[in-house]
Amino acid sequence: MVTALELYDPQIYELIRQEETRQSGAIRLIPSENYVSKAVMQASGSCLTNKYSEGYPGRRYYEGQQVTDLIERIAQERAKKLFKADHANVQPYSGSVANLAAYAALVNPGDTIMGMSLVDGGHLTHGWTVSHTSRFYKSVLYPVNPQTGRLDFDQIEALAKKHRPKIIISGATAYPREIDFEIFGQIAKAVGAYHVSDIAHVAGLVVAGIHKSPVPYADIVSTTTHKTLRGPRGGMLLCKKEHAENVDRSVFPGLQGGPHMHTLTAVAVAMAEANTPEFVAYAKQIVKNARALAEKLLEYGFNLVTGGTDNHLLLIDLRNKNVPGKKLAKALDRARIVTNYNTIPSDPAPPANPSGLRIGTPAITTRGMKEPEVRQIATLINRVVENIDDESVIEDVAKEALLLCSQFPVPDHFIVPNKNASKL
Ligand code: DSN
Repeated sequence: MVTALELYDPQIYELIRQEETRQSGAIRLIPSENYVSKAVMQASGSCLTNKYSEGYPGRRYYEGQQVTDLIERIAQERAKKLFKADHANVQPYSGSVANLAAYAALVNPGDTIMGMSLVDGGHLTHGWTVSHTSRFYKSVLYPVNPQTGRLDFDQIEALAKKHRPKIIISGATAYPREIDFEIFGQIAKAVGAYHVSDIAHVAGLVVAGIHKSPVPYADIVSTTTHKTLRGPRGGMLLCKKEHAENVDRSVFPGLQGGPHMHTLTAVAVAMAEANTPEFVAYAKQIVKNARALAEKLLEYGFNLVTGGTDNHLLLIDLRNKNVPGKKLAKALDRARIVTNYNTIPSDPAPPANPSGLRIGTPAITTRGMKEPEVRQIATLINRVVENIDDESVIEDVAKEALLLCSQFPVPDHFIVPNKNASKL
């Protein structure tokens, strides 16, 4: 069938087709990426993209909200139920905006916030130097323990007592272990700080009950809606009742204009999917796959930050392999294995050419790959590392990777249609 896009803009149509081919013909190991279901994709590409809905259900600044009000209410209710939260704001455009909205809901510009250092596994918006969050707020950064690669709560507490931040941020983007959100909550309480928890990476593991939820221990929980949660690219805030009004005002009109209703609609669909036993099984398999990948890489003599993983990602310290992260990531990409180069804690090399590689299992798990395939992937990675300058080996690995991809096609419908979705 010839589509409207193909007819009107063959150039862009062709590029989308190429990207589809790339995504299905590569082993995608970037831990923040995934494949959404056809249902999510359909909602995301729907007529909701045509609608402006500034405001909130029942109190908008534009008319014609008969349907959008219903959709946003469904999304709010699904989010509250899924995360067991008092209040949900489903409008943030992304995790970065959601984080800024959370800070602005709680404290004033110039106040001190304290988050995990980017080079140790935090996020730009946790107060990293080049992020505006470090201009709008005084920023204190906590590292991980350089020996263990793990969070050091004694040090975090000492820093909190010294700097008395108004907000302490828990959560990470390149930390392979479960985070104890309860301790973060206790430290924040002890110094009179708010606790904002950013679970963008592990939200899917949290809703599946694999990692402990920060919702009881945080004033505001921020998340993206893609990554392990497997929705469209968006953001969300969950909070206690007492912060609900401030959070809503902070998102709109504080930071954003009209919500992206097509994304919000697709987020609603993704949350229905996440509230199923199939999703729980999927999330468990993500972690099993990450552990199997870690074990096999350790057998090949790779050094893993913290020695392994509790979640969906691994951080490889490549120094003993004498291959820089960027060079390896590029060679792997040619071998149809897509990763990202990353700093390791206390990295002696600069972030633009760091000593680490970050890999994760959400996307390959969606394709149905399990432990045997994951071990095969570890072997392919090792072959590339050992033959980093030999393009013929890299070509052979690419062929094997493509074969593996063809055995695990991107599924059309990986969640059984949920007849009860409207009641969720
Ligand atoms: N950029 C995301 C990641 O890849 O982890 C975090 O926002």
